[in-house]
Amino acid sequence: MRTDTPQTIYRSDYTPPSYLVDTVELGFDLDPARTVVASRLTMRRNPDSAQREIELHGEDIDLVALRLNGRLLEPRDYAVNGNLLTIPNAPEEATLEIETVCVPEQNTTLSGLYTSNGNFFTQCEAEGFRRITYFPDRPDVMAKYTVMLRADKARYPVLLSNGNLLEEGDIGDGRHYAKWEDPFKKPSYLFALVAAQLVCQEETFRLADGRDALLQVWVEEGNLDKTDYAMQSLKHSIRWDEERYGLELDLDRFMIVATSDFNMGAMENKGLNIFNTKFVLANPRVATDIDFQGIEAVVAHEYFHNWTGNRVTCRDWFQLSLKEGLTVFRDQEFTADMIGTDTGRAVTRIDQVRTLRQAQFPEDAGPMAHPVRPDSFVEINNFYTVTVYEKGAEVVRMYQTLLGRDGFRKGMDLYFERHDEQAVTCDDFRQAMADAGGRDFSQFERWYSQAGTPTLRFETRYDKAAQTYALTLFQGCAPTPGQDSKLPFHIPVAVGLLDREGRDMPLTVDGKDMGTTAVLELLEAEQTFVFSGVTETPVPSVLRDFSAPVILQGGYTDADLLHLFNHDSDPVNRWEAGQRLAMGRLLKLTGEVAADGKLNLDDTFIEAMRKMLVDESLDPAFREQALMLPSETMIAEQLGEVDPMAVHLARQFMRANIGASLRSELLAQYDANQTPGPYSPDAASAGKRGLKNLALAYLNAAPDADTIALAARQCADAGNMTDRAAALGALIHARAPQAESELARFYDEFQGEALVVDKWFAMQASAPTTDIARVRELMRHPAFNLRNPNRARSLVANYCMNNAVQFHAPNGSGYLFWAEHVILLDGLNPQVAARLARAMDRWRRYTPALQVHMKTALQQVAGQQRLSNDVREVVTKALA
Ligand code: 0A1
Ligand code: ZN
Repeated sequence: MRTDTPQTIYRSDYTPPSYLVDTVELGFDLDPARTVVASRLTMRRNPDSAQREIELHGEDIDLVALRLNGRLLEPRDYAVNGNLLTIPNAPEEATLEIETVCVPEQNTTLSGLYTSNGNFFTQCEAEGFRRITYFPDRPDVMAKYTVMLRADKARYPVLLSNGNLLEEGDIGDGRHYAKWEDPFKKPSYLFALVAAQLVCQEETFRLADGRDALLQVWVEEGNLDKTDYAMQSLKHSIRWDEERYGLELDLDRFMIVATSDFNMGAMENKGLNIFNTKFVLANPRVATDIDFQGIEAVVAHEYFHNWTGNRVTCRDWFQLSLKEGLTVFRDQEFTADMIGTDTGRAVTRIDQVRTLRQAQFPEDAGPMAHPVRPDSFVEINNFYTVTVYEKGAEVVRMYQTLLGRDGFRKGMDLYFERHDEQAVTCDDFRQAMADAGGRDFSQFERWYSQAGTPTLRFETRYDKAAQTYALTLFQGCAPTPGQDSKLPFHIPVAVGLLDREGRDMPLTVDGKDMGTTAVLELLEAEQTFVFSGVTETPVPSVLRDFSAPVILQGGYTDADLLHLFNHDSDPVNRWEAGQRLAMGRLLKLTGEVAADGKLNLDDTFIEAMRKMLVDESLDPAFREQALMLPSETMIAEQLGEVDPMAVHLARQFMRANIGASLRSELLAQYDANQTPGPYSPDAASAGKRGLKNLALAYLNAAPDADTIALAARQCADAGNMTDRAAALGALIHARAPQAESELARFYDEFQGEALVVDKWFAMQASAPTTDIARVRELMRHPAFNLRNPNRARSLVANYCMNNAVQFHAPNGSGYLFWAEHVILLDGLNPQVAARLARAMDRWRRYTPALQVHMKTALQQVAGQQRLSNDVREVVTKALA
């Protein structure tokens, strides 16, 4: 926590480290109240640096002793400036011995070494290692680590660190030790230790090269009935990376450890991944289909980091997307391959597009907008964003779209061939792709350097006599903070043409046969592509499979959209056409709410939805996607001035209208998509449950005694959490009389399951029936705890970010609540506070009356004397 003006760090200021570290020996005497850390570093001057002093970072730790080549240094031998310790005039080769002390039980930031339920965990990314010991804590310093852990044996029977276990044993006084060695060089942010009372599920797994690896999933006692899915996901991930990328596990053992106190989803520490319990623990009783999906994706994500992130890491934190964008892309492809079917792939793609629109496009259009490779930051923790992760994954996906799967694989091979065990940049990755594919990707660089979502527009001209169809594409990009004007991007635009019957037409461009989907490369602000041999006026299907992270504007009539919605062979664009049909109407309805409150929805739209709902040739999972409306956030993004209540009422009107108009079809689908027998989280079953529960939700958007009885019966009979939570949600949203008692029953039944209690808070926090008084009452519930990030997010963040009508109450009470909790949380855990702070990002888009209150709340936070860099950066940028 600092009170002076925070410093901005610039990418252009990068300089290589003055010293390199070859080996690190760490000794820990673990004690929650006073842990002593002894470190021995062998260092040598970096030939690539002109600097001669040794630079070490340290934060919130006490320096006990510092020795250089055996000599004890006096305070006058070094300088301490903030978090930087500098030793001038150091020799060419230096062995540093450092002794420090830290207090894990008082570390509420969950960065560095901390305790959770009395167990020790670490979190070092991005800059947490400096909270454990003094070190050149930057990712381009890679070293080999040996770690000695000592702790009380009864209290901490399990002692884990990175790599392989060398030895373990007793040391008297009831204490024991374990010595670990990581055979690979790594940056400090990948260091981890765990000292705890835990149990594990373990298995030996035969790797592709015939070696056996020991796989372990460590959890608290009592949770071993929830580790199967994580273990299975780990095995699938290992197999997939072998098969798809020829990448093998490079260690003899691989460990996953779950902790209930964690700021993010999980962390890819070498050989010792530490996870938020949310992404490990699952069984049908406590976890939903979405939870199972999340576990599979996050286990895969962290495992894939072993190559994309760990073996090849980032030179500096501006390059974060080098590992994150690439690893998200890899986990997305894994998820798609695990489902295996074409529609399954499409449904996962649709989910990705939804996330982008829901979270990344708003970020790219708001005060925190930044390029995939940022140029500056105040606090790096604020840059673990949807832009770096999800847009970064889209950028990686575009290489694959441009090069093909095989071409992309060649690029990956070359990347590893060139950069194994190095710390590199996004440019190095781009160069590997360009060289492997024999392509010029210089303009593609703008995807890394320019913030903002590009817009894409098209015009068409059919020449019947010449049988040509000219498609003109236009691109643009609005200014973002610090970037007033943008240059054209290199955009792969996948296009198909549908004939009158809805069939794909064969495509010929410049005499080249392009199959039925052509990937056009848009390089200019405006460019025309001419298809020849076009025998009738087609309907263009533009941006198939969402081939680039852009906003495709206008260009379609309702008739075109209906044609695409009924026929497009590209399922993503088929879905997209439905979303556009819905969005057009949602915007109109929002206007009508504001005008005279008289709302009208046309039959054409309802009929299109009806047809989709009952089309048994389509997977339930796809129909669910096609029937789901754009969220309130997405609608708000389309408006010049947002009145959240008007948006909510318009969308509710449409939902109620669908529920009432399609009642009999919804009931039929509800019955047809039951999944009797034991629960299985597979995609087909989850798809059925998804459609069934969407039907239940629509029916209860126009509730009556029968629809409520249906939800109540499901709530009573549900054999799994997916159905139970969906039914309870339907009761709450229908304002059913049973909602309260069912909530109480839910709590009684699951109060011993922390992750389910999170759901219980979250459900209430995001319900439009939950007002500020109710939230404050929930904050006083004995199970509420602001210190636990999952719990804080379940109630506070959900209220501020997923309950628009209540949060934006006209009297500003939601904003005051926000300010109060950003400030409270900041004193405990700045990372969690800063995420909450971002709830106000888009404040300038609301009605003037709301803006006044929002600004006051922002100023209240900004006016605090003591504020972390994390929160300070977010609120300063919001107010700028
Ligand atoms: N690298 C992790 C994300 C992560 C980042 C920071 C953390 O602590 C501040 C923890 C995890 C991932 O991509 O999964
Ligand atoms: Zn990651």
